[in-house]
Amino acid sequence: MPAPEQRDEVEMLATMLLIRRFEERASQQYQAQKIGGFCHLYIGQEAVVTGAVAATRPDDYLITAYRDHAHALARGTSADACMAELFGKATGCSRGLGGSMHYFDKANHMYGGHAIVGAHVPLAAGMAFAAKYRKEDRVTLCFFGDGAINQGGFHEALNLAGLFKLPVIFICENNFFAMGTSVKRSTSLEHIVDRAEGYDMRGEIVDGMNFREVRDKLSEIIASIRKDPHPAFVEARTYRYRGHSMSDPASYRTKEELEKYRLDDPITRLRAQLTREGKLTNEQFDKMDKRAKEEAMASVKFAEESPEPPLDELYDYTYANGVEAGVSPAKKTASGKKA
Ligand SMILES: Cc1ncc(C[n+]2csc(CCOP(=O)(O)OP(=O)(O)O)c2C)c(N)n1
Repeated sequence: MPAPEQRDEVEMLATMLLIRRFEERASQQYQAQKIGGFCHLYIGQEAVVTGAVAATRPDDYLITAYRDHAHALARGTSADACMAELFGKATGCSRGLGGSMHYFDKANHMYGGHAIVGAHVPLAAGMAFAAKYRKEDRVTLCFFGDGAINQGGFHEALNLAGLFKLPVIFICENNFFAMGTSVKRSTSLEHIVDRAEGYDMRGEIVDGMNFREVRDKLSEIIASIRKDPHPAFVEARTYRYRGHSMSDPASYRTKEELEKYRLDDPITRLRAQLTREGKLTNEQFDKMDKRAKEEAMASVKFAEESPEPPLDELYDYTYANGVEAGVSPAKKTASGKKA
């Protein structure tokens, strides 16, 4: 029996399909030069965030690094708002001012989208501290890559989370590479999860290609945190099918390695599990996939037809009160001069 907080599996499979189809479209639009800046795809890793989100309540906090499209979509941000953000349009989830790496959706408690490796990990500790201080039973999910675990801020955050018993789950999306660097060449530990021990924190390894395994482990940890706040660390072993970003041909890994993970595809696996158990027919799956493709396609149209953000809003969201410290509140123009 699923725990009461767990979401419907067919619904979560539909979410994984939407993420996959959305990113395939984004990749195409990037190649057509409709999207500027960086664009990091999550294709292959879908079971990690959907499994985790399936175990949470909508009011739990979520924060992640720059590979963030899936995290917003899984949390309920619309494909329209996500695509418009990639296009730099005013209707985007960050008003077109953030782009691919800086998605943000306060209503769905998705607090970024952070481009500096590891920099958001201390923010997650702060969010969890706030929840505990306010005596809320929210849990903070903090996602990051294997490249983040050797950053100084990561260790400071884990230390404080351990010391203050903060309700936060640090989820390492271990796809074995930080850009082109294998984790074997960057990290002294054989198992990343062993980092948790140094901070008196429970640590678990999950198969990040398996939706159910991620969801069930997260559900168990979350139930324990809600009862009595404490941090936890989860290493989700996964794989990104595409390069680090759109400009990376990924020549540092073999075709055989990629193929091995493709055969273990998280969408195919959940589909097979549900079909075997009589919970999903091929027709239902095809319908869901068609819907996901249509939604992704419609989001491109929405983004194309959306307006650009007004130039005079360029500085409005850089500082909390709209202006730099020490500069008078008169509105700046796009050139940076005061109007
Ligand atoms: C502090 C810092 N150093 C370097 C970079 C450049 N950089 C961007 S992504 C990346 C790799 C990070 O890999 P990982 O954390 O494993 O995440 P993944 O891309 O695998 O999701 C690096 C080094 C950065 N953004 N921030």
